[in-house]
Amino acid sequence: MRLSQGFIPTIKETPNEAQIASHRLMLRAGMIRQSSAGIYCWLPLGLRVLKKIEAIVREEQDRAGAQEILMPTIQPAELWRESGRYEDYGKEMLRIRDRHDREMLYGPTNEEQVTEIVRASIKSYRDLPKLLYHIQWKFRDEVRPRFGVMRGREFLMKDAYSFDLDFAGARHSYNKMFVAYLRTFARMGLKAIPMRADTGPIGGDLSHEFIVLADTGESAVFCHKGLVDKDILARKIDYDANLQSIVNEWTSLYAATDEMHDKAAFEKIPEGERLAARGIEVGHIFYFGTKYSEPMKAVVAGPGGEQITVEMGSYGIGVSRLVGGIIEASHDEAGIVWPESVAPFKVAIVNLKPDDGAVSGTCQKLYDALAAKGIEALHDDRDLRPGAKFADMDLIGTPWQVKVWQALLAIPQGKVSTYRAIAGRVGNDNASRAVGTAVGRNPISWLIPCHRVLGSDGSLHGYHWGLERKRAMLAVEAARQSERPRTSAMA
Ligand code: 5CA
Repeated sequence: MRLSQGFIPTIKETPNEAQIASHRLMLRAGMIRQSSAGIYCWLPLGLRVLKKIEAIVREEQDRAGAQEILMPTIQPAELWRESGRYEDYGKEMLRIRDRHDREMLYGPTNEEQVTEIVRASIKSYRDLPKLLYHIQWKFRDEVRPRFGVMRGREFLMKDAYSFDLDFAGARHSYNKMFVAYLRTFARMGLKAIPMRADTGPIGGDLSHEFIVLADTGESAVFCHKGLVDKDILARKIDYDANLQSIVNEWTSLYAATDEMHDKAAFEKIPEGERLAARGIEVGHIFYFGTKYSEPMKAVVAGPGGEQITVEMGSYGIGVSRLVGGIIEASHDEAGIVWPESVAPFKVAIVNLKPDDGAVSGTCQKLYDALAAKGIEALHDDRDLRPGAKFADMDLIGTPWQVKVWQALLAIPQGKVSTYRAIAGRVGNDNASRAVGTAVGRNPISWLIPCHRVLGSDGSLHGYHWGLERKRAMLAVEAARQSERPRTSAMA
C-alpha cells in the first residue's frame, strides 16, 4: 500500500485519556478511534492486525478439530431464562426490546444460544462429540471500561463450545482447547501461561486462564518460573491422541491467579524459582458439565435408548484484547514492535525522496518484488521530511524497514536483482540472522552503507540498526556510487 493514498492517521501527541502503553500506541498509530466509552472503531492498520490474530486463532481451532459457525450478536431473552442467567447477569447485560416488545439482549457470551442449536440438531450418542466455535462481537456493559481494547464494552471474542457424552470425553475436549491455546498464543510471539482460575458467572469446576505477563496487567498472578520458558511449538501434536500428558506438563508446576492463589503451596517453591507478577488474561477455558444442558434439556439417546444429558465446556479467547496484549508485551519508547506473525505490514519501504522519479521507481520495484513473494509492504511515499517518516514508521513498528534515498542499479555481477535479493532477505523469518548474513557476505551487503552498520570490530551496531529494537533496518544506498569502486563497499 502507498501511504500517501492510505488512511493511517498517526498522532504525535500522547492522548490524555490513555493510561497504558498499548492504548496510547494504538491511538497514536491510528489503529483505533473511540466511538463511546469502551467502544471502538477499527481503522485500517488496527483492522489488519485484528484480522491476522483472528486468522491464527481460526487456524488453530480448525487444527484441533473445532468447526466454525456464526451465531448472532442479538439473542432472545427466553433462552437465558431457561438457563436462569437472564436475571443473574445483572447490569452487565445490554437488554433490548424489539418493535413487538419482545425482550432481546446483545450477547455477552453464547452458552445458551449454542446449547439451543445442538439440542435441536443432535439426538443420538452417535452424533457426539462436537466442538463448535465462532468469532463474534460481544457486549458487556462493564462498570469501568478502561485500557482501550483491553477492557472494552464491545469486544471481539472467539468462543468455542464442546459437547460430549461423558466426563472422559469432555476432559479430552478441554485438553484439545488447552493445547490449541498454547499453540495459538505462542504463534503470536506471546508467552501465555495457563493458570488455575475462578469460574465466575460462567460456572463449573475446572477452569484455566491463559495469562500474558505484563506490568500493566489487571490480575495479580503467581507461578513457577519454569513455565515461562516452555515451548509448545517444538512439539508434534496429535489431537486425536491422549493429550493429558502435555496438559499435565503445563499444570504440574504451580500457577494461579489471585482468586485461586494458595500462599502456602506457592511458598514451597524455592525462592529463586517463584514468580509473582501481573498479567493480562487473553483466554479462559471452562469445563462445567451439565450446568446448561440440564436446565435446557440438551439430551441424547444412549446405546440402550436411555437419556444422557450432554457434558459441556466453553473456551474463550479475547481476540480484540490480544491486539493490546501483544503491544503491552512488545513495544519500546519509539513505538510498537510487532511480532512477524501479526504485523500489519511486514516491511516499510521508507522513500526519502518521493519527488525523485528514480528513487520512487526503486521503491516501487522493491514493493513489487516483495508483493511477488507474498510479503505485505507499506510504501511511505508521503511528501514529508525524513525525521517525521522515521518517527511514524517506528511508531507503526513493522518488523523490517528499508530506507531508500538514492536509486539502485542492478547488481552488476550478480544473477539476482537487488530487489529480489532484498525480498529474499526479508522473506526470512529470523530478521536479525538475515541482516547478519546480508551484511556479512551476501550480494546485497554492498547496498548497506558499511560505515553506518558495521562497527570497527565488524559487529552490527549503529545509527540505523538498533539491535535492541529487534528491527532490521536495511539502509539502502545508491549505486550512484559508481565512482566508488564497488568492491570497496563490499563487507
Ligand atoms: N463463555 C466463556 C468462554 S467462551 C467466556 O465468556 N469467558 S470469559 O468471560 O472469560 O471471556 C473470554 C475472554 O474474552 C477473556 O479471557 C478475555 O480475554 C476476553 N474478554 C472478556 N471480557 C472482555 C472485555 N471487557 N474486553 C475485552 N476482552 C474481554
